[in-house]
Amino acid sequence: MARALIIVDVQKDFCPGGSLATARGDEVAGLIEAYLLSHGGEYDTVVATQDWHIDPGEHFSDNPDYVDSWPVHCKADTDGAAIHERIDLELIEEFFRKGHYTAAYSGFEGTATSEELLLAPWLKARDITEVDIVGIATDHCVRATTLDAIKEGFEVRVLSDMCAAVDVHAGDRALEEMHDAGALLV
Ligand code: VGL
Repeated sequence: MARALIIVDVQKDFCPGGSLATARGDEVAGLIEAYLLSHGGEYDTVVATQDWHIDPGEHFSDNPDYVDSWPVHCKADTDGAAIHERIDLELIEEFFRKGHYTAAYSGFEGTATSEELLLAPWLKARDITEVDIVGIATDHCVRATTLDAIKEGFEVRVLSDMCAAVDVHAGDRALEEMHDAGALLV
């Protein structure tokens, strides 16, 4: 039995000052860094996902509806796509990037940066059976990543204080949905 921590999309564009900021983005980045320093050693691996858009079609809009279309964010190789500076990249074993040419809310659509492997087979190759999930945004990518993790057969815990929502009410509803799907909310 082995456990992974999955840090979802804690990228500058999703934090205050970014193009699609969540109110608690900076706070969550700080909480995650503190957690990595105090508890990171308890995980068999720590991975991070990144929204990494090149040309994601209608996912970007000048007139976004904030449901299916969004302001330009996390363009590949831009500062906005970088992981928040509070988080020490040395503490993360692998990065999984997603959404090059489409919308991709789930971290399980992400491919490792150092080999052509999706997140689920990468974790399973390391005998990971349990995953803890933190990150941004509770109502979008954390939700989709959590639901996929359950479908992939992992035991899933969501560390909800270390998650930031675009919309607080939608975030609360998403947490309920994740719980109903089988995630343990911690
Ligand atoms: C996200 C909205 C649009 C997220 C990504 O990371 O939760 N939200 N693209």
